Amino acid sequence: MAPGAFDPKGKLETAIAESVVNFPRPAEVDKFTYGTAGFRTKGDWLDHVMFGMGLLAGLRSRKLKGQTIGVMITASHNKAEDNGVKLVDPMGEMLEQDWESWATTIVNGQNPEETVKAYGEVIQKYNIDQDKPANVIYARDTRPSGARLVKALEAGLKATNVTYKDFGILTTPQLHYLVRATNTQNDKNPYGEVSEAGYYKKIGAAFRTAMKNVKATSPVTVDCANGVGAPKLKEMIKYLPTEEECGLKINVVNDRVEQAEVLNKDCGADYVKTQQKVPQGFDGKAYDRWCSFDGDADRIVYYFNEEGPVFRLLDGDRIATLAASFLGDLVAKCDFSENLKLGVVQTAYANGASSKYVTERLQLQSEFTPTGVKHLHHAAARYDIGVYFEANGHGTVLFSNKALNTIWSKEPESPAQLENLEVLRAATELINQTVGDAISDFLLVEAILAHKEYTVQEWITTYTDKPNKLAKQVVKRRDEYKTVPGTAEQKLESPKGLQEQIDTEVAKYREGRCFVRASGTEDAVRIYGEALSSYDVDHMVQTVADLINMRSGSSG
Ligand code: G16
Repeated sequence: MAPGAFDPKGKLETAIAESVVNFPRPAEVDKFTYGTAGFRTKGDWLDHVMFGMGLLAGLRSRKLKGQTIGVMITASHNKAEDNGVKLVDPMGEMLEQDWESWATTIVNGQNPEETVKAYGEVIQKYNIDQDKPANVIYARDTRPSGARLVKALEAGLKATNVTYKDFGILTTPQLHYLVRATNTQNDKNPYGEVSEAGYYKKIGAAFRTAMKNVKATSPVTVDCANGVGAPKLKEMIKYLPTEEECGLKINVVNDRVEQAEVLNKDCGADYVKTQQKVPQGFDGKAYDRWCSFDGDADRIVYYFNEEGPVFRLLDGDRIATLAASFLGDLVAKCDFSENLKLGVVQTAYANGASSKYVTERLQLQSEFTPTGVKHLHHAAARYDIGVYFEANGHGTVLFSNKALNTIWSKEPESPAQLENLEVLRAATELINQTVGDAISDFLLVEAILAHKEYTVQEWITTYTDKPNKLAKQVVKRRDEYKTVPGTAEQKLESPKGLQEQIDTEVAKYREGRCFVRASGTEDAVRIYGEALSSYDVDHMVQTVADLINMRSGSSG
């Protein structure tokens, strides 16, 4: 068929109509929406969505001349019975924003005719030739519903004649890695080998180089949220230098992947960050170094207890500042400062003290975007070296082509410069540039701590966090909470009048800052507050929660 041509009774269209009846829309859901992290809801309700994502992934590949598109089945930090799906674009980045609304359209057909109609609209809109090849790869995390949902996805792919490959159980960032590796196989500089082992080899070798001249302080303990990060980190460890070689001993805890019900339960990065406390299974002594991954291993936060015990968190802001200061130093030592522009991208959830540290102490550019990795990723891509992290521990570092060329083609001028150059080069390989990656970020942090000879106490004293709190309020209709564009989600335009009430409340506190936004991944709104004292923060956030409660008849 010609590009853009679509026949509702054509071969593929008929196959779609015949197959989608096996995956009917669940009566429980009014409308599915492709949000911050794709579709996310109860795993039992997602078969129809998976089928639609099979259709859309194939169309996206056909549109992009057969480049491979990724499909990741995961609900990340959500509870075990939830699941979700997101599409990955050819360079391992999130699905192009324009296509998100088509994802929403294609899964919301009320009957087979409407599904076929939506499919046809995408073909016409993007002038897609259905006879062209389409390639899709996919993986899932450890949730029990994943295996069933894969079948629905495959049905969508089969109906539309897409070539596909199942990579089984992986972390989300591993799938992103594989997508980019696949699409760059024939390039001068392929991203890596197209296999799970290729991921470990690339990162393991880079870590070995980064640690060549330094020794880590041992041990570090990793809480894997009882998710896919546990088996994958254990596999990664096989590719790392031994404790004798680099000083690092890695303990893996919360690794019960066979017990579905404990996934993310009282553990993992989201729990530690939002509850501001150690996870279940914590048995660290004062100042022991711990970190937590989330359920699909794309986020990481560090923490420790001071005597008391007093809990101290080293979240995404801390990782961003640590990485920016380390990379900034290396760039200077390699004489690249004139040439390479380094910037830090955060969201409004970043602690005010961290942003001040970036601009005033590190003297780097800093900017803010709305929540969602895709926003931060795009902003970071405008720098030669763009460090981006959400406070919740989701982030990475991007190196532009110019930066990579500069770094890899430089002739060192002294043995000391060679050493720094080798570490900087290793960093470009160690960091998973496709998306935030808990395993890769973990090894980056460990390498930096070893180079800076920092204990967790030294790391945390680089600046003092403003007292802060991130709370969650379950509401009946989170879609009623809309923010004013261009305010990095810090001002509500609806429900009407709520922002004025919040402003009046916040004005009562010294250096108070507080904002409310609807979560894109849970049926709740998030409330973030910051002020000069912890008492003020608690009071301010609670009062704002009460305001929401009174207005919207929240359920808890
Ligand atoms: C996803 C997104 C993140 C976002 C987080 C929470 O993470 O990828 O960018 O910060 O959800 O989003 P929200 O506040 O809208 O619920 P993950 O790790 O759950 O995929």
